[in-house]
Amino acid sequence: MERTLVLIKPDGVKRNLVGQVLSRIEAKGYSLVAIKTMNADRALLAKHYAEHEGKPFFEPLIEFMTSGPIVAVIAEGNRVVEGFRKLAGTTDPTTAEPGTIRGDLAADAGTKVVQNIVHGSDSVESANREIEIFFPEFAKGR
Ligand code: DAT
Ligand code: MG
Repeated sequence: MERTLVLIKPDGVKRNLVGQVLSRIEAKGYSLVAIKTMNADRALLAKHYAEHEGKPFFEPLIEFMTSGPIVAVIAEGNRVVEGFRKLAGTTDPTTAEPGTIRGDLAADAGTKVVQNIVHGSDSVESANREIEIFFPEFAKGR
């Protein structure tokens, strides 16, 4: 069964949206394999967001992600990687479709694209890599 890494970002935690995000995942039929609240440090996030190193939003993104606790989740289900990306909506909350997490809950973020409530792995390979970073005890082959 496929797994994905979901992060509820500091804006989602601060705004008490953890329950809403988790219930949308469950309502879609996915199961919650692991959940933890944590303060991710810079080194962990730099590894997680390695593909974005050097981009103009990299520093603001890392700064935002270290600004408060996050909730890391492993969700499982049929085609959950693609399915959760659909539930999350497009990266920019302003244009994310109503009905999506970002479209419904992050619509007031305006210019702050980094504050888009959730992260979801973009492929099965990314999911495996990211799960190993946040949940080494759940890494494949252990
Ligand atoms: P996603 O989170 O939808 O996979 P991404 O991997 O391209 O998007 O970028 C990672 C995060 O970086 C994203 O959730 C928010 C931030 N970000 C992306 N593009 C941005 C931009 N053009 N301006 C500001 N922040 C951006
Ligand atoms: Mg991404």
